[in-house]
Amino acid sequence: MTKETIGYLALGSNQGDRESHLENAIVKLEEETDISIVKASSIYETDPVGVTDQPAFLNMVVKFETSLDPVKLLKVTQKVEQMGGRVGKGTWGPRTIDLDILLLNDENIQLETLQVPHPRMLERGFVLLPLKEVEPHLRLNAGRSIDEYINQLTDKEGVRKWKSSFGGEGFARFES
Ligand code: PH2
Ligand code: MG
Ligand code: MG
Repeated sequence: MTKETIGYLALGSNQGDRESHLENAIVKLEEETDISIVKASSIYETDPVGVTDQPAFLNMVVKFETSLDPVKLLKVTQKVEQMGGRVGKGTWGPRTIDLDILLLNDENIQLETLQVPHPRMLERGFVLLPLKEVEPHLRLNAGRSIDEYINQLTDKEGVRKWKSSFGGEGFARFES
């Protein structure tokens, strides 16, 4: 099947075995026949944004291809969050695994349940720095480069590269 939509997904965890939660989510996404992971960023350890009185997050971004429409894709990400034992304490609180759809081609989606581009992604170092790693020449919003947005960030020092990739295997596992 052709997977004509290219998208980017942000992953985050700040509870329990954070790295395993990220890795398990990627494995589950790869198991979906309608989704292929193309590339994964390094893992970053990041100071919590919003509610700051909570543990540090591990965050990363993956690039994927899919044949699913946006709402079906959202359902899959929610299913993967639930399989990852997601326990949410509200929107901003600690979570075992959070999957946020960032971009889907150049679609603009404004549903109650799904907004694409992700409405807060441009202000978040924990999203933009890993996103730049998987797509260094990405253009956002009226064609502005991702670097322009990164230069404006005030929380860059709160985003530290933590591990280059899962188990030192690089992206090889996604390249078949
Ligand atoms: N997610 C949030 C709120 N704050 N902070 C960091 N560093 N990383 C996150 O993934 C994150 C956050 C809500 O989803
Ligand atoms: Mg989130
Ligand atoms: Mg979320």
